[in-house]
Amino acid sequence: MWNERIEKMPRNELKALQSERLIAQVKRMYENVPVFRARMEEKNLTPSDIHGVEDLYKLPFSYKSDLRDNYPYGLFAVPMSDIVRVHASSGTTGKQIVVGYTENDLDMWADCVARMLTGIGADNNAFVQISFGYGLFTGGLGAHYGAQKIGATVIPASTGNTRRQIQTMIDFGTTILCSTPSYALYLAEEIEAMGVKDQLKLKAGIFGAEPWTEDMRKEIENKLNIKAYDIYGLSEIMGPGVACECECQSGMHVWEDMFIPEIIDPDTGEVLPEGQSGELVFTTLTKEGFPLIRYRTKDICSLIYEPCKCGRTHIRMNKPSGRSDDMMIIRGVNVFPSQIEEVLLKASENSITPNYQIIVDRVNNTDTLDINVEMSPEMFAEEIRSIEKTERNITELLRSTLGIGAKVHLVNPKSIERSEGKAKRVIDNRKLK
Ligand code: DLL
Repeated sequence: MWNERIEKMPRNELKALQSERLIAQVKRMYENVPVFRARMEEKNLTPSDIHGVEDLYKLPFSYKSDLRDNYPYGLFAVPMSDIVRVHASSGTTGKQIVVGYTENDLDMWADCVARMLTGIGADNNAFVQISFGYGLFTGGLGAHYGAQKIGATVIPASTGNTRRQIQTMIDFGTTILCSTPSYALYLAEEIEAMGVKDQLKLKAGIFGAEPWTEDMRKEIENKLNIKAYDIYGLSEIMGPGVACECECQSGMHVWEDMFIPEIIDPDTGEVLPEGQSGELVFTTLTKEGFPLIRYRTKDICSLIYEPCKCGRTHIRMNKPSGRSDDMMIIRGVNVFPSQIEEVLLKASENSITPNYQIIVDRVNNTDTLDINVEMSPEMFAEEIRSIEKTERNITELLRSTLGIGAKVHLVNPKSIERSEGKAKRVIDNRKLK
């Protein structure tokens, strides 16, 4: 175990540690984050009203919109001179949100990932291939520093160039793969096509950043002949490693010395009884650069309070079953219908109308994105070649905006069903059990 004292800390001690850290964090935020202070004042609260975790429910929620409204650095709790790294993620309007880390924050983050890696049996003999994207996305660098911390040999492959990824795995002797589960399946298909499965040394995979099912786990495990583990996280709270599976593969331990999870009713905001499914909310306890209190993740899941067979005392979260907002995660990339709409509107040039439908599916375990958009009557009168050209132009524009490929189909005028209420723009055929 990476940090046995913490990972196996008795629950009463863990609670005392959380209380102590919560009190300190509320005070620090009250003094340094004007938005938080104002929210506290609205509720007639001061830091002296918070005596421990039992008072958590009194504190105000925070939302993704807070990050957008205070973009880029308005919620940071330390001077920028103490921030040593920023990461970013896309938001509902397509505008990105920014998060910042101090040196200590990065150290804590690496610690979370190190706990996971050692929890699944990795040590300094491991060869960890990081096939999450590097860059503003937290996946690549987040996993990277955790693997480095345990002394493993890090292979910073990032995403893309699939055949070369596979050659790298063979030549460098990769034993642990980190990627999105859908990319793992794509890699598995290519490995099969190349006929090189017996040349791999892979033992385990760490997969996350998008929802995936138990069936998908079985499929990855069979195809790659490995153990597949789930890792959860979000940029706002830290990145990958907020919660991680251990060797038992039965829920992800939330590192409670650093984060307090709550499950609330997304409509009323009430904390739900233990074990019930609802919206996951996080409070950070140790983060300096960008701390958050009661952050509404919009992820829907439940918490497991029974002790885990591995001996870790930190509670576990079940796989999130979906999100309470409309964000779609397609091949690991966050996509909002509003972003697609924006592109369509920008691309229109009188050739298409704003009537469209987004169809998401999963074919051979890979997400597909099809967009049907009605052509204008003028376009309908054009030759097929010019229709195809418009389709290609929009596809290109979508790729550069969303970062993933989509199939655009110009369909006949008035062929998409109209609605009198809210239009159903998205048809998501992926069945997540
Ligand atoms: O996806 C961080 C991450 C990177 C996690 C690599 C795991 C591995 P964001 O881009 O901010 O951060 O997206 C966060 O992705 O609120 C969930 O909806 C979803 N998500 C992340 N991990 C999982 C998972 C990264 N294991 C959003 N299962 C979160 C289901 C997940 N959904």
